Amino acid sequence: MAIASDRLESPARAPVELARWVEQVAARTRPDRVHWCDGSESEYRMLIERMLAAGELLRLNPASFPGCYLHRSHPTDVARVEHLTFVCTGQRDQAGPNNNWMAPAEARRKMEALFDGCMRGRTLYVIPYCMGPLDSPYARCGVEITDSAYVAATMRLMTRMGTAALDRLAQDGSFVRGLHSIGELDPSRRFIMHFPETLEIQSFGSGYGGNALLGKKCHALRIAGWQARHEGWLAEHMLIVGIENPSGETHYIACAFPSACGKTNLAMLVPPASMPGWTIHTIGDDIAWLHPGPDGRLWAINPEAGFFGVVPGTNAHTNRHAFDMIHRDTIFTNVGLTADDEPWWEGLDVGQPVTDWQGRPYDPATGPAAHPNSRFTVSARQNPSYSPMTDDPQGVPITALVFGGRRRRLAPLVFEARDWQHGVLVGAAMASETTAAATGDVGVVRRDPMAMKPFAGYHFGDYWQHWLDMGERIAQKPGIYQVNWFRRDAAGRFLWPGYGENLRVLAWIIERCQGRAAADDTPIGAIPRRTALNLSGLDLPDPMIAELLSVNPAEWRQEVEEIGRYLDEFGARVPERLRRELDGVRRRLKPA
Ligand code: GTP
Ligand code: SPV
Ligand code: MN
Repeated sequence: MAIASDRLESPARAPVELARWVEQVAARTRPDRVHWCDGSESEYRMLIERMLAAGELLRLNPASFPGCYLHRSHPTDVARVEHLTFVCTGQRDQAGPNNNWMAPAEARRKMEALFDGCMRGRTLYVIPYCMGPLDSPYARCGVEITDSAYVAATMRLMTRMGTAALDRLAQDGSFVRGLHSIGELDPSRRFIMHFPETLEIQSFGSGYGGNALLGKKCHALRIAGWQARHEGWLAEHMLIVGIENPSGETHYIACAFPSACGKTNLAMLVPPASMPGWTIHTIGDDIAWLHPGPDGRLWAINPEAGFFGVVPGTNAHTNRHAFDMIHRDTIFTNVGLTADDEPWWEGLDVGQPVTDWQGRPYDPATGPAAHPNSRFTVSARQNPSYSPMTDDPQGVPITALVFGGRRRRLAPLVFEARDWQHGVLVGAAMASETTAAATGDVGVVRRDPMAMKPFAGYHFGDYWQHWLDMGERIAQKPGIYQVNWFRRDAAGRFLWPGYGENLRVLAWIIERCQGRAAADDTPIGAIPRRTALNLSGLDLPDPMIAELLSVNPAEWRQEVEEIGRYLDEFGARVPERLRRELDGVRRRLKPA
């Protein structure tokens, strides 16, 4: 029996091909009922009630965390699974060595078998969504079909979802088709397949984050990246933030850091007390779609409408805005619980956990209370530094692009690329220590070009060529920078205080783009002159500052050789100009 609140009929405004696709999927997956999401508040409440009744959500303390819930995912389903994520293109070469590849026909056969009858006893939710402002020429629509109420509720927080998206989609004509089932949450029956040529995604066996919220990495990075290459724009793993200086000028920058390397924190940075008059305006925290504008500048929109952010480490001192934002109307996934039903995580400097993320009595001997990849899901509008420019259909103009990794040694706090072409090499050569955002080892340095290793839906060689081509189409190119907040001393302590203090580096970057800040050349790029970097009120000892800004030629010579070998893995598709740029760095590093 269908619950009264299920909308079973396809809405009149749904395009025929969408209604037909839903029928075909339902015929294969055999759900008990079909629910077309309208994105309303009452529908969200219905989804929440349904999950509370099924034990899929726990209500958190309604006095201190109103509208907040805890979801515990399956213990084997807590992060993205890169080894089970495939790009299925007609030719293997199109996917490149940076992706797992499967022939489309084989992938379809495999997935059909998994999807056969998988929704028996379940509700099939049809989720029309729009990535980007509904009235933006740069926005793109998709429909996710899922049997997870958690996915449906989360998509309402993360995207512009429901009737308005359906209307936009009907106007556009084309949309990305995402089919998702949690299946049995069995890791041996789990695949995330992408068919960029036909704008399709099929995901089975996971209910977690980037595996299941198909608008995010699957659509907005892998599929959109493919479209962007053919249409002349960029879909990147970047935050977008506006930085207003004390004279009231705002500059927007977009920064690519790998997963769990500080995008959310930088996007809603709280200026330090010693930098009065500076204001932060958040546009996005994870994905940027970048377009060359008619004025010759590069413009950015955030395709998302919410944050799926790392919880551990968030507190009133590291990130006051994130901390305040997640005290209401937030879904927590895989955090611990206190005796008062408040969420608890490592790095929260108050309270005590009694239950861990798996619902077991907390015992420090069996691991952390919150999973290291535990997340909050919240509407972007709850961020105290939310910028109304987020809804501007044209987006915001970009002054600088910043690449950043998590590296305990080698990479200095910040350096500037010589020009766009060198900047593309700086991005392509990025490396970072792995984090808990994906399954596998943590803390291992790996190459992560442009922070897109898990998300570039095609051959990296072609991707770098596309970046170079884009440079030709942007008359007023943004400056390109690399930063590293994670350099450590011999004892393993972070050298740089990070978080709000990162504004000091961003201020230098912006002043530099205006031709105002001083820098010194090094073989890898320009480093801030000490006097040009505002360090007042920081109390960093001189030798520490020197180390943060140091470039060790011997270590960098070794790095350049490693970068060269890495580029070789991509063979003949690596642009010659990129190799020549690397030769330039190699030459500059030669002992005199
Ligand atoms: P994804 O959502 O996975 O793409 O990650 P993200 O890049 O948005 O990472 P996020 O900002 O959530 O940060 C991940 C972790 O890094 C958290 O535990 C933060 O507390 C920590 N972190 C963020 N910024 C800094 C910083 O400047 N310094 C240090 N030491 N840690 C930081
Ligand atoms: C990331 O891993 O980069 C994330 C989280 O932003 S997920 O949505 O799971 O991809
Ligand atoms: Mn991310």
